[in-house]
Amino acid sequence: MKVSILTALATAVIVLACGEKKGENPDTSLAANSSTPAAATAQPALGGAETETPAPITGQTIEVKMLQDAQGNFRYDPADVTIKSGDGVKFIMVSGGSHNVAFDPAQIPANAKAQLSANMPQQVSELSSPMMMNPNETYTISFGKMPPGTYVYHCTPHLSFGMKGTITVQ
Ligand SMILES: [Cu+2]
Repeated sequence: MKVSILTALATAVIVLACGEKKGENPDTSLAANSSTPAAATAQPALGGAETETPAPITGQTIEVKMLQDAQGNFRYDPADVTIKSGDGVKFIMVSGGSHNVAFDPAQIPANAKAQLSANMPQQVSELSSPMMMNPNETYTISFGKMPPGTYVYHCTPHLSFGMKGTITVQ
């Protein structure tokens, strides 16, 4: 009897030990699983080259009017502005719309594109603002965390009329 009890205990210990060992497998697979989400969270970080966090305006906000002047020209006023990184540009629809603000993705340097995109809300296509039709509609772009450079933009409906502007970040 004693022997069989001991055997039973020993068996129980072995089973427990096995159970623990088996328990380790789920643990390691859990560890593997938990490293997978870790890798998954690392990926957006790596993709950070493509997806940046919007950077708020920390400096001044410069206003640019979008209009059709007395001569019938469609233009941004002023067409060329110089700002500091951290400033913002607020585009105001005045007349002659629809107007928008569009950067040619091919002309925006790789090191600036993701941040610019993050700083442009409600894009209708890559680096293009929505259309503004009504007077006093506005669209504001933060140049927070934007690298120095001259960024050329245009109005999609009036590009052929030469409605273009530049924003130079110092
Ligand atoms: Cu326009």
